[in-house]
Amino acid sequence: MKAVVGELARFGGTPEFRTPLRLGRPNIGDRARFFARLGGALDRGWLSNGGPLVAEFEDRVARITGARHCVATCNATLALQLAIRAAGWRGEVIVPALTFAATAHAVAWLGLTPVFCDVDPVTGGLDPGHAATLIGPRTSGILGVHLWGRGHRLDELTELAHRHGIGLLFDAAHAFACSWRGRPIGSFGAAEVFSFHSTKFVHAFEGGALVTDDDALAERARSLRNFGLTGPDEVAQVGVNAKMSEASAAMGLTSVDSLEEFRAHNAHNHARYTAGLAAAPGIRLLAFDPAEDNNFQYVVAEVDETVTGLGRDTLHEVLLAENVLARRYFHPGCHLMAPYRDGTRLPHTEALAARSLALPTGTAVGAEQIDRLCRLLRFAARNGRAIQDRIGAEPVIARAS
Ligand code: T4K
Repeated sequence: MKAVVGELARFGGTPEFRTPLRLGRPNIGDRARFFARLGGALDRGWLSNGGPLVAEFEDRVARITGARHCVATCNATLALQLAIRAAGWRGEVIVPALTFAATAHAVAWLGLTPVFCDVDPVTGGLDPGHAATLIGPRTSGILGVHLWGRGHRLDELTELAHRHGIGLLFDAAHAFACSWRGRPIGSFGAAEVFSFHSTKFVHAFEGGALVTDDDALAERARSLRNFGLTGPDEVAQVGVNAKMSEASAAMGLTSVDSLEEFRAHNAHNHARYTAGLAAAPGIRLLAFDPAEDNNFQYVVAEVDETVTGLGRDTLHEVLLAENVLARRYFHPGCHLMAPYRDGTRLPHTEALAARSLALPTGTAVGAEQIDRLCRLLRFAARNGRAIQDRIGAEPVIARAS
């Protein structure tokens, strides 16, 4: 417990956490079940390409998301590319800039142009009003993102796409087992894509999935995932290798088995953070609508410098010194990243990207750690001006080291 600012590790004190408190530690689930599944795959001698574990995983994901088809892949980035290709998009695609780079990369990697759209200043969801102004003759579709697992104005986006005769897909990397207005995420747009990366709530080491109700789109995506093959010696289109392995599916199934346990743990963590930060001036926690299914995969704090006297980046620096490996997701916004920077400015995206900080959660993080971290955050918020002044008074060379 820090009593004075000088005790912060940033200024030479002992770090609050001896071992790093990381965001993104994987949820492991039942090891015995995982090893049994893996053993089964080894015994069968069937490790990829149409194996039974992938088929079972696809079935489970389809049922959870309410979609008719699920096409499992080796990651979500490639699943996004399959979705875009299978939907036949060309030219320009409207995407939010407040997202992980993978959303924009999936578009650009296919030779299409991501056109960055601003977001709602409060929720961070794609702003349909701004999206409407970006639609032009080269626009194929809108690729929305359920940021942090929360759907946003999906009815308006659906109506907008319909009115302009363009496509609608969703990057649902954060939103597995979530809902919007009571409808499962996975049932919006022509297709949605989930990520099952190790850092995700449910994971398959690396993995992804495209879900859709469109039979033809699903069939194209399946063929694209497997080199464009439509039969043993028949290649119908230029494809890629985006298949999920049986080992990944073994992990994915084991992870899905524990989905409700992970969800409950995350919900407890989120509630604990909410209580612990209630008295932290200028630090607001992103909330989830209790009427929806949420996975609480991300705990995101927003730092209001005008109240704390402490900028998000300084708070981040303070936490890193204390061995809290928080992340500045999704700083600075894709439109300001080197491959995409063209002078476009998106005020709401930039404001949110500048004040958000993702904090550690998941089953590797428990109440005791959250309480200690919240105490630290309350201390930093209450002493924000003193911390900022002390850093400001340091010689520039000391600050850089
Ligand atoms: N769309 C959106 C909106 C996304 O957020 C993402 C990915 C995608 C699409 C693409 O999905 P995938 O193609 O990956 O399926 C991570 C993840 O790599 C990425 O999947 C995720 N979103 C993104 C938000 O975060 P990094 O580079 O920030 O994570 P990394 O590997 O540094 O890990 C974060 C923390 O987790 C570290 O403290 C280390 C810890 N960690 C990580 C791994 C992999 C572990 O403790 N164990 C582990 O096994 O990108």
